[in-house]
Amino acid sequence: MQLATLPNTATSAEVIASLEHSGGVIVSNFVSDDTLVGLERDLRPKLDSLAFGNDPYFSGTRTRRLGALFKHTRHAADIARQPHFRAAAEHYLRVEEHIYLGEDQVKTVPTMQIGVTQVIDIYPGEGKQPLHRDDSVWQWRHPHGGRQARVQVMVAVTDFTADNGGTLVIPGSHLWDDRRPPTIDEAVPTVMSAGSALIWLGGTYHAGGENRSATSRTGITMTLDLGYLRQEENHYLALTFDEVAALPDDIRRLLGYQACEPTCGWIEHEGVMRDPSFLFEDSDGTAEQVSMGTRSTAEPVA
Ligand SMILES: O=C(O)CCC(=O)C(=O)O
Ligand SMILES: [Fe+2]
Repeated sequence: MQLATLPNTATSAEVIASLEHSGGVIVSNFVSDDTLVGLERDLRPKLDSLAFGNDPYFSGTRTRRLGALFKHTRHAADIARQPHFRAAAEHYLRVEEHIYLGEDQVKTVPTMQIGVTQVIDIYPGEGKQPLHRDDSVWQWRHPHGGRQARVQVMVAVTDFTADNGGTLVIPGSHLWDDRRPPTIDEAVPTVMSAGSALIWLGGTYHAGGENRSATSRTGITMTLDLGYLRQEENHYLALTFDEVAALPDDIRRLLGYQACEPTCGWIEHEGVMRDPSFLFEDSDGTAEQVSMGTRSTAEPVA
């Protein structure tokens, strides 16, 4: 099985159908040329100032990794807002569940939030990572009722090839249980040009590939995760409060400054458990009270 490549004119339904089938899909021209140039310009100097990692087992010793991308570039928002990524994340994460409050059965729909933001720059001489599922950060089990915890992108800043470390993916592995080990024979490299992106699921086995070429392979990864799980990257500590306050409202919420239904992530204010969005001066002041029973979608199941 190979990964499909869809044009950026594909519908969200086509992207989701590909993810359902293979657990990963490439979208060509995922970001605009302006975004690609802006990302490169804003991130490259900082990235190049970093030392290589020092983790021979997983994150590499010939790889540079830069996080907290919303601190460094406004273009990170273009990735978080990209329509195919958002639609896929909405589909897999914003799944309605029903809970009892006494004898009333109410529905809840979780928010989603940004987990990891990272530039991954794999240099010649780096070996391949072990194949893994990124939802292992939460000990996620499979098939977990078919539920996914994460939808992820890898945006190609340089071209991705079979030789330069283009992300290895095992198509179809999002459907595997936890007893089946991933083997390299089943993995295919992500081949795509700069500006395109791989979208894949938290349950899909993948790995950074070996770089046998003469130049580095630069990718930007970002995840949208279930809003009630702990974020893998700690944005509350990586960005100062003032840096967060300067971001657009939708991005602040995605970075975790928003409660998730039914009651995860509130902050007490004058005796009331509130959604944290009221903390920002430009908020409209209507930050909801967080309650098992009064959230907007927490209504009786018909
Ligand atoms: O760099 C890549 O292509 C994938 C990296 C990855 O999967 C990871 O670090 O978890
Ligand atoms: Fe990974």
